[in-house]
Amino acid sequence: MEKPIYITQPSLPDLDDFIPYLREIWDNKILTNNGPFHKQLEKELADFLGVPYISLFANGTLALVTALQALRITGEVITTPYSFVATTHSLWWNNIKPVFVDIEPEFGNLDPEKIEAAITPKTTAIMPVHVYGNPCYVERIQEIADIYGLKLIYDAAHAFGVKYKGESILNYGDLSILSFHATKVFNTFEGGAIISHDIATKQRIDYLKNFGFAGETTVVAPGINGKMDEVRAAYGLVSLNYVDDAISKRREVALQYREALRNISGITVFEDFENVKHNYSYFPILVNEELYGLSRDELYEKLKANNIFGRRYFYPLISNFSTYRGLPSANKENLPVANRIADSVICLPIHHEIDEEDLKEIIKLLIYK
Ligand code: T4K
Repeated sequence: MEKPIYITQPSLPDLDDFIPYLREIWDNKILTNNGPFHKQLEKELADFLGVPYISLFANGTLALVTALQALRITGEVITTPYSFVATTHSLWWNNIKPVFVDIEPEFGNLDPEKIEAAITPKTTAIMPVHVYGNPCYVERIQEIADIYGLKLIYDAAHAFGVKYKGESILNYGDLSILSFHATKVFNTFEGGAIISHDIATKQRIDYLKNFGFAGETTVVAPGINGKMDEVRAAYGLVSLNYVDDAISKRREVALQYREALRNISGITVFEDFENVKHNYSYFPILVNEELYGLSRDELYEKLKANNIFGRRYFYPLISNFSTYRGLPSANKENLPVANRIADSVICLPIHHEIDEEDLKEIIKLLIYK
């Protein structure tokens, strides 16, 4: 390919649509601290996503760190090693010990059947990830959380707009966090959010993201500066108009990939799940070297040599990074499924700008070895 094809491209709104918002910011001189566009985006996103309360953040990582603070999580938290490092880093920043539990092979999410064995008297919460926007086994995980009196925080960074049984996946658990990073289905350049279910919790989150201020002279906790500014909130308002279209274009790409790759020996594709409205934020495939004839890394390099930039999300596993590999739960024998998937996964480019020609080229490279 002459032009590079990246794993993703941000869906940018028409610049002319954005300029009037910038004028308004220039006129009213409110640049940040819960300004009018910030308030409006919180309201519009809550309506769009079908969730009760949303608190905007400067990025998804600060949202994760603050979610743990908001619920006063301490001790040990059960989590998945198969995610972006920010998931586990948010525990580290809160001085919480991550306890890795293996994933299930079907969707790549925390395996509910392995959670109970990892619970100790120090466990206070479970932090699963809806990886690639694939919903976790939410009912089963909630059941376990209830039995053991644990909090449940979902890292839903990939799950913007995903529905399960007709309802937003973000309504499960005590809190869910979103990322609005440039590489996400809905972006505000950088950005993130916490979804909460009652006004008191939203209030606490909003204090925490503003240094802990609850009024001009009262500080209720050692909060952080996690606020989203007005330019990005305004940009979010404009981009929201484009997100449905971007998701339906991604869906078309996913359907064509599946059609072409489903029957290639040694390639596994993930299908749509029953009862789920997907957002097609990623298109992972698994490569079985013996059957396919190329290793995952050989395929990755071959695509790269042709200007096609897939990504090995999520390799290496978080539990194999130096910061975490000393933990007892990081032992490879404890995480066989996650290690196997991390060693065989490659995410193919998927975004709204991929056209027929791009697809043909990528598929041709995958079919003819
Ligand atoms: N939890 C989970 C499960 C997450 O996946 C993430 C973030 C978080 C929490 C934390 O949320 P944030 O704090 O980030 O809001 C990217 C993103 O930086 C990261 O947000 C994301 N997950 C992760 C999965 O991917 P990289 O290092 O792989 O991205 P990068 O810069 O290599 O970009 C990939 C491709 O996207 C580029 O080759 C081209 C394209 N691109 C990228 C950027 C940044 C653009 O076209 N424009 C752009 O501005 O981490």
